[in-house]
Amino acid sequence: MRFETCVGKGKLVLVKGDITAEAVDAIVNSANPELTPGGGVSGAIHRRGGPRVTEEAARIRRERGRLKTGEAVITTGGDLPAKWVIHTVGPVWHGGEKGEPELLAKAYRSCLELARERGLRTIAFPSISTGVYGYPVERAAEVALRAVKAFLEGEPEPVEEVRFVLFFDADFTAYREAWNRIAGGD
Ligand code: AR6
Repeated sequence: MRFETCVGKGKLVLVKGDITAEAVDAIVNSANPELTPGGGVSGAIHRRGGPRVTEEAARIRRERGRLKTGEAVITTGGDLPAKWVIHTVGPVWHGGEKGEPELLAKAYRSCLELARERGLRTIAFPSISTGVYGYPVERAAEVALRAVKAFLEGEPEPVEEVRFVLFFDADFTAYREAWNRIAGGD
């Protein structure tokens, strides 16, 4: 399952897969505010990245305190094929009236801005907040893709490729359908 399209000066790719296998400049981790390994995609990234990722994340936590929702920090990729891991904290879903869409969009933007500041060319995202944090995937997909589209269209020199690596068929389908709605101008 794969879909690819040009957006602004960049490329948007949707694939089904395991983000820890992606050989991109940076993969994004859907982290907790403490930057500890946790479960889900975060547990997988720390496991495969090894102690260098976990130790650097712990050092950042000690130096700057807990991460606020929507913020992002960067560590080495350790043993991962990706060179870097960008850790961000998505919102917990509380029904949609607690600023969840804005916070989710902010998380994507923070990662993209960090990637651009560091001169990274390819970045891969998981579906932030749609696991343990409970954000309905259809809604999250739309917020995520709108945030990426705005970034790719609005930046004179954006990253070259933004990839979403979706773990389940249903997640891939949700992102693919959300993109159809967005690109169709709905
Ligand atoms: N590659 C790509 N996507 C994955 C992978 C993988 N290897 N593993 C899981 N997913 P979740 P959240 C998908 O729960 O909802 C952690 O414990 C998964 O199917 O990992 O943002 C943190 O420490 C789902 O679609 O993250 C936080 O406390 C998506 O990744 C909390 O969970 C996100 O699911 C963050 O919750």
